[in-house]
Amino acid sequence: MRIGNSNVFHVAAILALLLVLTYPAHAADVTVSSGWFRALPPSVPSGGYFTLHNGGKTTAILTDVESPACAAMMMHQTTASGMDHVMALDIRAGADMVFAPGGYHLMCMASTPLLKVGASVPVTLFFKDGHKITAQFQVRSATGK
Ligand SMILES: [Cu+2]
Repeated sequence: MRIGNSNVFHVAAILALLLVLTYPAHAADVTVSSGWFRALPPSVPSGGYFTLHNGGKTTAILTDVESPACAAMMMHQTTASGMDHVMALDIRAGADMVFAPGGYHLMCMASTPLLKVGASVPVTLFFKDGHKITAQFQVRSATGK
């Protein structure tokens, strides 16, 4: 059988497609643990805390967060002068990123009735590469219990 030029190009195109399809997806290697909210009255923003681990080989970029327990949710960083709105957050390959009181946190604006002490609520994290992760967060009282 004779292999013509067009066949060679065909094979090359298929190989290129396979490379694209099997390329490791960044955010697929990111895991969420220890998620919880400090539930406060709906008139006050409630903080959300968790740990992210990037088990992948490339930086994952967290760009958005949402939950049915919050009418609106943002990423914040507590600073000496107050709180900054965080638009995107890099999690380096192999690194942990801890969201904790006094540092990075989720700010749940206008909580819904789902944010009830003792409940567990889903939070979805969106990454720049199009991946998203949904994790369950425990809802604790104002004292963190
Ligand atoms: Cu905040």
